[in-house]
Amino acid sequence: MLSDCLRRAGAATATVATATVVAVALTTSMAAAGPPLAGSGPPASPPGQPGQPGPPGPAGPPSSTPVVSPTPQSMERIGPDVVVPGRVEVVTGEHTDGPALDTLVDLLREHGAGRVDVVDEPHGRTPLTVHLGRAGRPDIDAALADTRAPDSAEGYALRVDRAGGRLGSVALGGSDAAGQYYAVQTLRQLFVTTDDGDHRLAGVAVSDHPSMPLRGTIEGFYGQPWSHQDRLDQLEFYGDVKANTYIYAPKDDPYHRERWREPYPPEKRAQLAELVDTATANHVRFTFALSPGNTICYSGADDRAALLEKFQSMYDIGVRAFSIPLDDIELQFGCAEDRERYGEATQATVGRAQAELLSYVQREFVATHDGARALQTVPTQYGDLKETPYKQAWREHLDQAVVVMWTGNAVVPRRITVEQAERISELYGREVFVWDNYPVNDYGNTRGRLLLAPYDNREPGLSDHLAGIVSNPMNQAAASKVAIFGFADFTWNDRGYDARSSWREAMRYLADDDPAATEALLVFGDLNHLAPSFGEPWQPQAPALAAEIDRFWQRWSDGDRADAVADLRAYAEKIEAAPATIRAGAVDPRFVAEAAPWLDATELWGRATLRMLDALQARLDGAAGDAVRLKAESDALAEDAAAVVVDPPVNRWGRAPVRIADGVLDTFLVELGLRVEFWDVVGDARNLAPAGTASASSVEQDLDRLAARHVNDDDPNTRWASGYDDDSWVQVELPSPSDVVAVTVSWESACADSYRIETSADGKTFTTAAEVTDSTCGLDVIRLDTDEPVRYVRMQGVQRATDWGYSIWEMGIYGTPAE
Ligand code: LOG
Repeated sequence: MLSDCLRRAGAATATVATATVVAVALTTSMAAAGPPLAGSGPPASPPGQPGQPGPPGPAGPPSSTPVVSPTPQSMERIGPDVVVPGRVEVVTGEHTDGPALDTLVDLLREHGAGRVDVVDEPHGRTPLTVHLGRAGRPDIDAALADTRAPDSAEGYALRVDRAGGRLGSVALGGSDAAGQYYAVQTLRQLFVTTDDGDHRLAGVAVSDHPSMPLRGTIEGFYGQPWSHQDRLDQLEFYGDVKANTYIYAPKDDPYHRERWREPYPPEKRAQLAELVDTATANHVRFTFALSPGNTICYSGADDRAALLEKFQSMYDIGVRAFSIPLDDIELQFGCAEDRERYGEATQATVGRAQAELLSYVQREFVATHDGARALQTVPTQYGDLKETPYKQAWREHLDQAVVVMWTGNAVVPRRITVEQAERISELYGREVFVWDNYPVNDYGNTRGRLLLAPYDNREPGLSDHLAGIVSNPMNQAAASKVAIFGFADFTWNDRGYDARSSWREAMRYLADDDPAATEALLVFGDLNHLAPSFGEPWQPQAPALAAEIDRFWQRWSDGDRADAVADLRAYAEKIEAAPATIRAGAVDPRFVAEAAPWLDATELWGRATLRMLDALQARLDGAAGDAVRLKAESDALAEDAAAVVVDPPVNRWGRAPVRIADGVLDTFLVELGLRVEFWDVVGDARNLAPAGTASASSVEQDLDRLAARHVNDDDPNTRWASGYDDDSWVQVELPSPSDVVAVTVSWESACADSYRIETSADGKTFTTAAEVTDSTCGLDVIRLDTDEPVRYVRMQGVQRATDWGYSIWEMGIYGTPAE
């Protein structure tokens, strides 16, 4: 498409101009500067306290202390590593958690303990004793020594000590069963394998507990629900990252929403039962959600009975947590009974009807069922901070036990702050539970995207004000693990969370600790870093690549050109090689399968970049003919890259071109290409648009954030949007008359089916320079040959592609000021 556009625009102007050769020296980088990629993991742990002298025997020298995720509340090095011998004794007790014990025994076996004796009393017959159970048991307390066992739910203490046995002892004490399980999950990350293949455990003491009670995901998106295998895989993953909640609420499961009254068919019910068992084995609460709001009669006896019956059938297969989401429905009444009881449908009356229904379920079902947890719900007003009659009705009529969800101050919020959390707690009269719409990719602005940026912009300290946070993930389950890993880390310890280091750990987890695959995933994640929202993106695209490109231009303009090319080539090689490394075997195969089209496109973009750098190098070496040929090869590769589509689609946006580093890499290649083409007259030419002044025929709803100035602010994350009519235009007045060789238009999803690029010397009389009828709806590159210097360049809309207006991230105008 890219070169199509070039060809077509070239043809459109062929008759216009005598060859005015214009130089383009694009010294302004179009790439947004972003924070550099986390180049290294979290800082090395503080040097441990001096090891306590242990009894004689082989001791490992202290290794560097492994990184544990989620970040523990407290972890310190207390001495040297402890060798894992061929035979280990595990001491258990009455309250030892079954899944914790099973996992522990497997881990010991995987790490060199050929024989594991599980005993009730410590015999000391083996060189290493591991104590597992509830904190407070005498042998555990003794082995924990001065390591404090937290008394909060799901907490634990862990100590790996050279003292206390021939080789040492390991104590794992939980405040409850989940705490024991989490102690074992921490221990899993403390194994160190030496170069000669010996297994050791890092000598550390950990005292830990979660900051938030509810942590995990809500499968709450539109589009293809996760498969049964996806869900089983997720539940195991949640156990690993200490997430305790999975809410089953896929919008497109008919038995969840439209046909909520009907029982699940037997095979589906059997699958749900298997999920419940797997969840339990991983200390995850399978939370069953029913979304009846489109058709329910809130006060009707039959519907209330139908709801309880459906919940009962889930209780019978082991479900102990329930939710009734009421999002994305109309505030209306569907039956005469409701109207009689509450009056005409208003925010206040429907709010009250909903609150009474929820209170009824809490009272009549949850409170009467052994082990059932507090009912959860999502209000119809879930994404703002305004006081309304609806919220007032909920405050007045909703049972205090019911847990209320909230998505932030928008459906997809840029950030969530402590102040907002305090406000929403007042509005709903309780601490809320956040349904965080990241990395969900079921809405228009996510079209063609995998969302692989880390979880970010949630304020430390939120744990003091929230019941918890869950992620609404992508239709692509395994790819969602990148973000979910961060959610698990943040909700476990919000004050200890660092988005960049957690991101690296997420990639390391997905890469099964393989260093090359971890690095490749970080490079790939950066190219898929844009986090959209219903308005502007809340995380930038490709910040690490953008920083590389900034460095490139800096060195280029300093005259350090060969080095600039060489350095960027090194990064382009990483891009090109990342897909093969990711596919080489270490990375989660589900991730590899889901990411297939994005990996394909990445490899092509990497090759296109390398070829463009070859072209530039050829030009530096004075080989003009080679340079032009190599540039054409690069254009062809970029065209192939831009043509990769997701097919078959699993997202609501259907078959769509995949987006990779858009707005960063594609625009950069255009800049380099123009430079290669117009090399001979390269002088002080550049993208002239940012120095100009933009104006427009209209701005969508007169919103300042969509004003014309955003079309040339050199920030690819802000945009201009027009009013909703075909004739709208936006233009940039250049600081002085200029010879223009190319215009780039970077479209948002509200793009044009057809438009014209017009130029003018006086802002009154405009000439058509190009007609575009095959827009990419991405980055259009339009070559112009203006025979006269121009002062104004305008995008004149002809026909919109959507019901919205026209929306453009950036318009670039490449050329040189006329003499
Ligand atoms: C839906 C959700 C959907 C998300 C993103 C909530 C509470 N409900 O605007 O199912 O995945 O947006 O499109 C939603 O967020 N409504």
